[in-house]
Amino acid sequence: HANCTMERTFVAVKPDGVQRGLCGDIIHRFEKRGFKLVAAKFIKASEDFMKTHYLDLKDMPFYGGLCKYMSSGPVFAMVWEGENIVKLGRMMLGETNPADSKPGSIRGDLCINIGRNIIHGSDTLENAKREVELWFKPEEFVTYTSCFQPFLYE
Ligand code: DAT
Ligand code: MG
Repeated sequence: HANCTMERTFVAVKPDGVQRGLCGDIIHRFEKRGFKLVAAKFIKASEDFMKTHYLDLKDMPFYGGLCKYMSSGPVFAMVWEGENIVKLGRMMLGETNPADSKPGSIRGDLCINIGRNIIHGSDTLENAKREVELWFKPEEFVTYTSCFQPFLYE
């Protein structure tokens, strides 16, 4: 099938999500939706690395604390692939503030506070490309055929 809207997005379970044992739940949601995992690693990022990741937010008052927190413990970093996944992934996450996130979304189901919102997901196709390239080297991607593909896409 010619799928011109096939996209990749960067998703990471943050240190709070890892500590709370929520990696499995989060991975399960993306799997069940039908998305395809194409890269993953469990790592503790440095504060400088997180400052680069969140460079867009450098003028925000919470930038320093956010980067410190994100480098305080391991994160589970992933690249997921699927049709329209950047938009759909953000909908699965919920709003940035868990208090505004609907039940059924990851943040709406699993967390309470904006500074401990357990998961990151790229917000635009452009940022997805930048984040995927920042976190993963080309050789870290696994090429394989998902047996679900013909049943997920027309
Ligand atoms: P998102 O993670 O939904 O893309 P963002 O990119 O605007 O949100 O901000 C990155 C993270 O920074 C967010 O997940 C949690 C934290 N954050 C955002 N706004 C905040 C605020 N007002 N106070 C504290 N932390 C905040
Ligand atoms: Mg963001």
